[in-house]
Amino acid sequence: MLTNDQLAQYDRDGFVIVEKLFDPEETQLLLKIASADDALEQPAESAEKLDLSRKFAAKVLSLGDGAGGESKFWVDDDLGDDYYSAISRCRRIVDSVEQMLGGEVYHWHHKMMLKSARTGGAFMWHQDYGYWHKVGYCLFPFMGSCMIAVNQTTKANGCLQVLAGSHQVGLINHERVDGQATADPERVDAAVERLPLVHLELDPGSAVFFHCNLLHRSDANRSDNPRWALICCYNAARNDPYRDSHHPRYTPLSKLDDDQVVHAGRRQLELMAT
Ligand SMILES: O=C(O)CCC(=O)C(=O)O
Repeated sequence: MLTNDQLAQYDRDGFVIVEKLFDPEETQLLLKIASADDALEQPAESAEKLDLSRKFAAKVLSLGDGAGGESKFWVDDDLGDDYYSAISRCRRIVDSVEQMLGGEVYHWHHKMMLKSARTGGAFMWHQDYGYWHKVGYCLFPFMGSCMIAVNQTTKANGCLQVLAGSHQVGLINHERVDGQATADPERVDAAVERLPLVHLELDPGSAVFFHCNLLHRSDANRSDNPRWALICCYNAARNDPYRDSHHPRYTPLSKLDDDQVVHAGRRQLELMAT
């Protein structure tokens, strides 16, 4: 749950950082599981592993970044028995997002941003609602996200940058540039002139909750350290899309008690080791 101060900060800035949302063991599990999944994307030696690799590689997407770079991530619209789903369902996130959005929420999607050392591409200025309202047919901006740092995020490895207070400018027109939905540069420039730019440097396991209209971007990763982050996204139950899309319609989210998160991670790691 967010404190009143944290909620006030979220209302004012459109984002709030929560340090150490996940403890060291939970965070290590996330890193280990994500690293094992990433390895599956590489050509596998055994037929069994190849099958798994294909399944995992099928999920990994890559977008241009307008400057020759490649921004890689995977995204899942569904929840399963895996650790990422357990995190997406845990109360410390879902209850907080419900406070932010003022009512019941359900899972929209979750995604792992795989900004690799030296090669990870940039993300251009955008609002998530800038494309969710189109591809997901949600009428209201009653949507939000929680981004959890898997490894240390710094300016050097392309941490998230946000314009504090930009969630209040309302929906900006977005165009596709190199595959990415990007906000109208004239309006972005005006916002950059008027609002504080904040680099979200986070320790592993720390997180930022943010509003779907918050303008955000990130630089390419020129450092020797990867910058991976899990982003769990939610829609308010009262904002059920007015048309079908690949995103699930409102389905009640079965919340997971916080003390169960570590068990889900240990279970998955054991399964992956067998
Ligand atoms: O991972 C990043 O740097 C940016 C991610 C992002 O902007 C998004 O997924 O909407």
